[in-house]
Amino acid sequence: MASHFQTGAQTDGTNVPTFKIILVGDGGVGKTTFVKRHLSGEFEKKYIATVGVEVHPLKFHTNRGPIVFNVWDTAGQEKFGGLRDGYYIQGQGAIIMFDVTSRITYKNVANWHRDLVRVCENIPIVLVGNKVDVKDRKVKAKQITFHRKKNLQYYDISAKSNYNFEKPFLWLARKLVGDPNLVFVEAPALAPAEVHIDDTYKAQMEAELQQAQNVALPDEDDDM
Ligand SMILES: Nc1nc2c(ncn2[C@@H]2O[C@H](COP(=O)(O)OP(=O)(O)O)[C@@H](O)[C@H]2O)c(=O)[nH]1
Ligand SMILES: [Mg+2]
Repeated sequence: MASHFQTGAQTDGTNVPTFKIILVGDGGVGKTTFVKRHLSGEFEKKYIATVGVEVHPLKFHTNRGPIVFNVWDTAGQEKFGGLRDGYYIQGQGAIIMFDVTSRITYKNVANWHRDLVRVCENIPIVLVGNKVDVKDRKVKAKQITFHRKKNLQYYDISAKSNYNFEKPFLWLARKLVGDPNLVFVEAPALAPAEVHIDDTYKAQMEAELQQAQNVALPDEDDDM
């Protein structure tokens, strides 16, 4: 995929590999909250009025140098149905988000995925379940199977606590650069956590997720 690099001119004259990342999911799942956690991206965001999109340039430092993800976030149009093709066109990676406290948002993941792959046929996609800080979780680890059927990566996240903020980006960086051993060498500056998840609860969630991956998938798609 390295030949598909777009590069952004930097003030020091060098070029940094830059990728368009599409962020989708139902209204209210936490997309805007998530993308705003990255402070320099929030500071440098640009609004594209023609498509009604805010583009956040999220910079990460890897062992192969810096990388920028231009993350596209809607201005709320998803609440009124699907998004225009212009939102998806030339997307190089994607994050599909649902809210673990709302079953309908997980059910709709299939629709977001369908709309996305209709335009972007073969791009790396991460599925994230947000708001895992909420203890009364409605979509449990073992119910999250969509990613296994479609070969996506899945992470539990909590935008408000910064839990796993970097995970989707690290996975996308490895896919887009084509280096499974790529690592981030420096943590990006994030907005301070608004909620805290205790370590015991984190360990419990991680164990449940691990366990769920080992369960055989049902033949029927009736869980979607
Ligand atoms: N508990 C909790 N609430 C969240 C989290 N992320 C977002 N929210 C809340 O969910 C609501 C919708 O968030 P927003 O970012 O506007 O969602 P969007 O419509 O997908 O952009 C807001 O009230 C947020 O404060 C999270 O990680 N945990
Ligand atoms: Mg939003």
